[in-house]
Amino acid sequence: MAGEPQADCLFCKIVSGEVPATVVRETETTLAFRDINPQAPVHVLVIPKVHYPDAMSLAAAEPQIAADVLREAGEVALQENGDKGFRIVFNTGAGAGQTVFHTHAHVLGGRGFNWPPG
Ligand code: DGP
Repeated sequence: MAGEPQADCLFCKIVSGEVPATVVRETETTLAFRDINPQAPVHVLVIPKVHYPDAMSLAAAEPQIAADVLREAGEVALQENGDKGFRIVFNTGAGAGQTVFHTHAHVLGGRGFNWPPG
């Protein structure tokens, strides 16, 4: 069923505790943990606890939880990097570099960023 945990999903296993992660924030609907391969001094992933493969499918099915993910991304940035600015990235689809198909916001900070992005 839509939103239910998927047996083969790495991030569902992090939500259940089957796979360990360094959690920095948790709410009823979201979990934020450090990326295993950080691309910046601050690199935290914010995920919904429910399983949807990408941000668009989450927003269509559970708009309130999509908003929770965005709000938590901002809270993580504030907690980790103060008011110095941050970047939120949702890689969406394999062609854009998505490798884990459970919605996640990359929250990046602590260094400068190029525009356009690579
Ligand atoms: P993406 O390429 O946008 O799907 O990002 C997936 C991110 O997930 C990538 O930056 C690395 C991170 N990642 C992959 N496996 C693990 C893991 O087991 N633990 C943690 N904390 N992060 C992981």
